[in-house]
Amino acid sequence: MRRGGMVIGVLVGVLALAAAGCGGGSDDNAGSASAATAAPQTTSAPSTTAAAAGGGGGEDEVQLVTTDFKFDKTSLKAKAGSQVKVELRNRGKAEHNFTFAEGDANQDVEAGEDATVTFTAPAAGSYGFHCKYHPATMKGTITVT
Ligand SMILES: [Cu+2]
Repeated sequence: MRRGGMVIGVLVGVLALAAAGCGGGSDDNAGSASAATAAPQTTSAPSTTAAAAGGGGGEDEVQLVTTDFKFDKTSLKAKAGSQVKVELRNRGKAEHNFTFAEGDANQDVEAGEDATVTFTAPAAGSYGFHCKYHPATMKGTITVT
């Protein structure tokens, strides 16, 4: 009887350790995954997620249309610290992408489809964004003030 109790106790301890290890390591992945799957299209109140994110200077939305092989806008503006939601519309026949390294954004958008990605604008300055598949022709500038 006593032996059985001890074995269970050890097992519980091991499980607790495993769970703690998992939680610590995967924070980054969880963050980007939830950003990528954030509700597309709907403009209905994103209050729950916005509250969780907190801080910052509000949220801006920008629509960015991709064709083969360019963005419809090559200069975007943002306020430092604000949440910027980029609605990608791929009207081309190739898969495109929006990469903004300083904002940790890297979002693919399949041909003919839409995708949404949100990033936090960094400190004031001028930064580049691009499509990682066609960086030579598909690129632009984000001016943060
Ligand atoms: Cu592209």
